[in-house]
Amino acid sequence: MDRLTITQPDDWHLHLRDGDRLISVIADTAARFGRAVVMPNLKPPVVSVAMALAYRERILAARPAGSGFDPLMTLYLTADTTPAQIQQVAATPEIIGVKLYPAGATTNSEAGVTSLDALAPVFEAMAEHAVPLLIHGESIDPADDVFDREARFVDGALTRLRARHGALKIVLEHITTADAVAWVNETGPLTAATITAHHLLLNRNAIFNGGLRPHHYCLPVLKRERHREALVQAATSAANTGKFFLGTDSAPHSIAAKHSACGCAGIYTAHAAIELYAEVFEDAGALDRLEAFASFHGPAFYGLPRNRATLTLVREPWTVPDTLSFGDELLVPLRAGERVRWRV
Ligand code: OTD
Ligand code: ZN
Ligand code: ZN
Repeated sequence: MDRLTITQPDDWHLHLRDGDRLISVIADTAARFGRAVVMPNLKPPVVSVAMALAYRERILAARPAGSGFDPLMTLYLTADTTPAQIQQVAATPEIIGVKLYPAGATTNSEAGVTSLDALAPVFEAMAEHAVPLLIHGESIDPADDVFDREARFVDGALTRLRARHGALKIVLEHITTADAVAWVNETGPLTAATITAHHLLLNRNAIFNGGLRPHHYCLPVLKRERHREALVQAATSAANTGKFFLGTDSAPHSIAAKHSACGCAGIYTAHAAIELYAEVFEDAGALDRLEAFASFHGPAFYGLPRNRATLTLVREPWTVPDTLSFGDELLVPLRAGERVRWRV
């Protein structure tokens, strides 16, 4: 197959940043996806409905001329979030869910949550109003090995949360382990997960290939090959009837922020997102299942219609630029200077 037309896909987990940086990156996403779930980890974080709607207006204004790209906004959960705010979110169709960051787990998560127990009334309100909870699923105990933090979180806090709030819709974001795949499969129809292209394509050797590779550093960090294989299986197999769907977690940082004694976490994939997923599905012999993963399962879980437009991929290798502009700086995209097999 050299040509594949699918229903236009959506990106169910994306970092768009703000200001000049937003203007630099949004065209890559808008050229591929009808909608994207926009993460609220700005500085300062998007903690209120008013902030989310104002951010949405800035995103709409930054779209390329004529683009119908529709940003689906999220609210950043903090210890101060109230059940009344959840009611407001439920009454605001532009906001699709609430994002839980364990405090300190990832980029700009310092304002996140340290005690899930204290937020029980908020989770009850979310269940009552059918507001999904999107979770960065890693433990934050500094004694936990960085490669084990997702499994720790799944086994501990997440299992307790699921047990306590059975009616809550949960999306476990950017899963990276066989443990997370198994948990999502075992926990009923109100639990789903997004999977990134980079966690499907790379294992942790990519961080250390011939030297330290900052552009392969993200959170959750890349894992062992057996975990990558479990993710590919979850995404591409016929058993994926809806629990696993596309979320790039494209997370741009400037070269200066990456090439540093303490480099930022994040991999930029928006420039070739659906093309990279197509490689994964092709290698798994499952190109015919790309559409369900990219375009059907996400809207079904969130209760939204599928996109009406289509997108066509052609097998026509191209070379990714070494750098892309990022505000008044540059970023290094995934596969910089290397080939991508498919083109939109
Ligand atoms: N992971 N980088 C970022 C966020 C994600 O955990 C995430 O969702 C970021 O830069 O915002 C990253 O590595
Ligand atoms: Zn995250
Ligand atoms: Zn993210």
